Amino acid sequence: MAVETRINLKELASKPEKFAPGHRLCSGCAEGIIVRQILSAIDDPVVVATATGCLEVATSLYPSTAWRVPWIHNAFENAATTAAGAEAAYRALVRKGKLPDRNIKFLVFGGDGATYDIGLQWISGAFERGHRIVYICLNNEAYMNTGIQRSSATPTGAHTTTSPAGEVIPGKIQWRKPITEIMAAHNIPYVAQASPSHWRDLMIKVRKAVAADGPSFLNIFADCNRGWRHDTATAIEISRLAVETCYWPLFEVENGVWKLNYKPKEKKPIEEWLKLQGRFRHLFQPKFRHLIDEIQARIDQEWEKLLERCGEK
Ligand SMILES: Cc1ncc(C[n+]2csc(CCOP(=O)(O)OP(=O)(O)O)c2C)c(N)n1
Repeated sequence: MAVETRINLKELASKPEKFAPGHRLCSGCAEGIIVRQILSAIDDPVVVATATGCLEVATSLYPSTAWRVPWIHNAFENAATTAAGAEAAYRALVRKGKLPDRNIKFLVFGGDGATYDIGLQWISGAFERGHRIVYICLNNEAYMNTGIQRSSATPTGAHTTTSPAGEVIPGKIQWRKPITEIMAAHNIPYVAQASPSHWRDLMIKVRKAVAADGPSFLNIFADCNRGWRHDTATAIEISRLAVETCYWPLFEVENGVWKLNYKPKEKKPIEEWLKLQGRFRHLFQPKFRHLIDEIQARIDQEWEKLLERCGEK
């Protein structure tokens, strides 16, 4: 896949913004940063579909909108299907000569609730049919818009309103669902994991995703200071630490080939990432400390498996 990987910050800064300021995302929310990174990485015209979630409700409050691109509102579950329908209609009209082919790209944004849980079968269906859409999961690891309920992306040990840490449970019990692997198992042309802290890597992945001849999937780490209980100024620092601890490895699967995009020089202990977030505060009590070791062991195991898959071992 030949894509332009050269990214010049000066050029980027002079491009018109496709995502307007004045939206109602929380201060310090990573989602606004990520959406700007994504939209500025793409030069072709785009159509965006969003699933219900923080991004949608904070950017489309009638009568205003933050979207300076064509945008389609969706229910929680069917954003992938809507984009797939729009893409199919567009291709048919181009084929019949009723529309010029402007190389329009169809993007979907969904939270982890929309992606990992409620929308999964719809995304799977769109991928299986081969629609040329880019599905982007803004993964803030819980159902944040409705008040911090656990999702299947929530990490083990995290306190949420539906996995409250207390006498009965030490935060969420289950391990997060391996959605990036599940999407890669669809054998679509492009699947990747990215983080806004590594913006160049993220933007190149976006370019590869839109250039793919078929469906593509991006799982993007989306820090949420409200739900993760930390200062509003540290989204990027925490995202970088997620990569440096190998909690959030940066990798891609291009036409079935797994590739690691970043290997930390020194793998940091997960404790460093956990201790910055109030959602894990209880884990540092003596009675739950063993959980930190268990989380570390699982991260190590998954990292080793990924290294093998990517031919790094
Ligand atoms: C079928 C359905 N179930 C529940 C809801 C209520 N609801 C709206 S947004 C939301 C949470 C969204 O979570 P997520 O997709 O992770 O996005 P976030 O808000 O965290 O960005 C829920 C449960 C809904 N709109 N539709």
